[in-house]
Amino acid sequence: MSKCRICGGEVREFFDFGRQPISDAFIRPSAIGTEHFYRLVVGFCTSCTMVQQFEEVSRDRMFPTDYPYRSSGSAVMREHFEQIAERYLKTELTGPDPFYVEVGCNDGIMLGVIQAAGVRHMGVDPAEEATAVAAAGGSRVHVGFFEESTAVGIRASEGPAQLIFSANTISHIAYIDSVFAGAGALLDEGGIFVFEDRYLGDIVEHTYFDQIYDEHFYLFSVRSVQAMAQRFGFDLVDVEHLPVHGGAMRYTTARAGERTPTPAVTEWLAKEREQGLADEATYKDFGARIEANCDNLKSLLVRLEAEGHTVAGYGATSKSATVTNYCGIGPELIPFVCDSTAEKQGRVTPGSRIPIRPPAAFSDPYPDYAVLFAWNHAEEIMAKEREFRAAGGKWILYVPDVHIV
Ligand code: DWN
Ligand code: SAH
Ligand code: ZN
Repeated sequence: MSKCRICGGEVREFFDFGRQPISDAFIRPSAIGTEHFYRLVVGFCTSCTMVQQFEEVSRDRMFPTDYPYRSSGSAVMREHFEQIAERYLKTELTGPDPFYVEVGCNDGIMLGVIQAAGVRHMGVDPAEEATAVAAAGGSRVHVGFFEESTAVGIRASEGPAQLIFSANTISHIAYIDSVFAGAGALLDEGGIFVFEDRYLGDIVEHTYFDQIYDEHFYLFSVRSVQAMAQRFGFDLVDVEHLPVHGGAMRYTTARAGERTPTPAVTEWLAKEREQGLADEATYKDFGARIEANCDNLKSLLVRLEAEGHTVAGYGATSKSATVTNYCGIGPELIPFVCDSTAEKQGRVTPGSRIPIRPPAAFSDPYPDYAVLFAWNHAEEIMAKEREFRAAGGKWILYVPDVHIV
């Protein structure tokens, strides 16, 4: 049992992934053996229903200045952020001198659209090398962690913000009380704090178990976000389900009483009751499916190796750390994984130590099978690598279950 970070209630364990590494710590081969490990146990709060981890990994370990993830690595995500930026430019950033703040701006694929429209803005992210790309594109960034003190400083120097936006970041922040206190200090009257993160309903329904890793301290649902917002003086006023990253939810919050919740909030609360997202039995069933997927993936790879087939991985994702380390999959079963991120190439995956090679290695020569660790980009990747299947290659996916396409 653990105490809920949001409401202090009882958090009941539903899965233990054991000893896990820092998921984005893609190290040089010479650094093998220096990795940091922690115990990845996840549970749900019996009071506010927030799904959360039992152990908080230090933010400095997870998000160092050379944090390797780059948002711009996916054309689909670039398009996704351009669309939402255009919407806010027409709806929320329309006043005489609007000010936009983005938490977790990374390499600035969203920030750059706001900047190009001539709107005052500030990106906040501790990943200095990623933010340097945003700054090189002309965006203003603050290198550091968004929390109450940061927000107070930005308000003092820049004035109030009409929109604070964050994608795939707020669920990464265990000290979320300080984030909401910061939003309260920084937002203009009537302003909104919007964040989108992978959605618990999709993770449970489609067994996206690898979305559980160190950075994803929380797995949000509409009900748990509504409870969290209210606890911190905000209202959840709109929710929007998104197709990206296997299924995500965009949560719009405003200071309590400043905006009227849309019907979408009550509709999704009803859907979650239907799905049983607050029931222990749902998580027991989820855990059983995780075990089955991992057993089936491991035995498939062992069989393919024994039969002399060649296998490669595709996409050195953070989420692959959970899969490879929990299933005990290393270079003996997947000799290499290819990835388009220059900062990851030449390194090895955390804990499982699978060498990472550039995309060109994938077709030199094609393997018989490829495990798609970046399954959330399947459409984009399978289109890019259509020659692979034309040459007789087969993709192995492990969500929603282990299957070959
Ligand atoms: O939540 C998070 C998301 C936004 O990004 C963070 N906690 C960390 C990170 O998670 P991830 O690494 O699982 O994200 P992706 O977007 O699934 O990673 C895709 C990986 O695959 C990247 O390393 C880039 C690579 N890739 C590739 O090699 N060829 C991606 C595409 C689209 C490709 O065509
Ligand atoms: N928003 C981008 C990047 C998500 S990866 C996208 O959706 O693709 C998560 C990002 O959050 C990383 O760049 C990490 O450095 C950043 N981050 C983590 N904690 C943060 C905090 N407290 N404040 C600002 N950024 C943070
Ligand atoms: Zn709680």
